[in-house]
Amino acid sequence: MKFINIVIAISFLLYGCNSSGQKQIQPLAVSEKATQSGSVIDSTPLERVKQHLVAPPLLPIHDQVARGGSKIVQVRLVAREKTMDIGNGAKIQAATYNGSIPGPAIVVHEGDYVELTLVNPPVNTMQHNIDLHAATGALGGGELTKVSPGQQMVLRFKATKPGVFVYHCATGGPMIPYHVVSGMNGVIMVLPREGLKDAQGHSVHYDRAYYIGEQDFYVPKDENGVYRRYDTLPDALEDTLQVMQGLVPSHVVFNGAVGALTKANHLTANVGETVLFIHSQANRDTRPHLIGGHGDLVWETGSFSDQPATNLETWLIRGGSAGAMLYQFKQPGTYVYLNHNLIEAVMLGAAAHIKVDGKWDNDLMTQVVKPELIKYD
Ligand SMILES: [Cu+2]
Repeated sequence: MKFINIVIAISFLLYGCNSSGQKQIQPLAVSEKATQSGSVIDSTPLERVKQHLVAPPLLPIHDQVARGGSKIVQVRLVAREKTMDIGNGAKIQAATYNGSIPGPAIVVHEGDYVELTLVNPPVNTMQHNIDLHAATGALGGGELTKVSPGQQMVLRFKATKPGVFVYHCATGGPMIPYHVVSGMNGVIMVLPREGLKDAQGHSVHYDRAYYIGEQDFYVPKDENGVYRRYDTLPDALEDTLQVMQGLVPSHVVFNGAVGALTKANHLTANVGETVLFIHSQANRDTRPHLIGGHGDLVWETGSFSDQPATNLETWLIRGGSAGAMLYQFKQPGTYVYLNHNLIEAVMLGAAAHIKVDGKWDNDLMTQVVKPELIKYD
């Protein structure tokens, strides 16, 4: 009898229900046993680790090959509504996760559990949530994560599919695209436990990884062609929805602003290094290209269960997805990584610079004769 009571008590702890009957806490693959003496033994608890999220283009510190068994990876995302300068004379009322566009990359391994705390501070004006394309059920978590200003919640989901996946806000109706094109999207990378593999199935290791989040903005203009400014996210809603319906973005940028990753803000690498580029676009198709290099290995659809394509010139990231590309730099110099819709890259902002140090290889490229006057015979 005593044993049954303990089982009921444990069940309540594991499956506590909220008012709608939705299970708040899911059972984990941990062994929690009631003994005849009445004590509860947690014999094989999953290790809990806190992941310190960082602003893109950087990724959090992570292992490429998983160490040990599945873990519970705890992350914290805070919805931040803030004014952001997105370049070309426009300042918007952005909606963000943790204050950056895109939101931070989360990195776990297949079989890990992500335990995500979503916070909506009281200073905010709108409800927010998160739909994680890596998660299974309840609209990717969107149904369970709606938080009004002043609230927070915790969602736990199992990362069952290896790959790179978009996450984004999706509270309902026009708020879904509005929050996404106001900046509320990011990426999660679910690595295979044994790490990445090339097309032949050999393990590959990257020396650096960068996260590039491509973002389309739809900023209204006044009658003089000057970008309008608004005090709050709700203030900008009506005018912005009108521009959005035209499907012509005012900005297409990498990492939140024109020039966020160019010139002094360039990325870096060295000759011989292998670099992983994660590229997400939550709303719109894009076609990344590395000028002067190639996509050695490209997981175009983002799935690490599929063999990577090799030696691509340009690849497609479908709107609402993320992809990954791995390249070993072979020459020094400045590379341009861009959306090869060159109008969007050059005129709207979708470009990044990578400054690569090292020794030039004349065999790969040589300027045989410098520009000079034409010689006529
Ligand atoms: Cu939102």
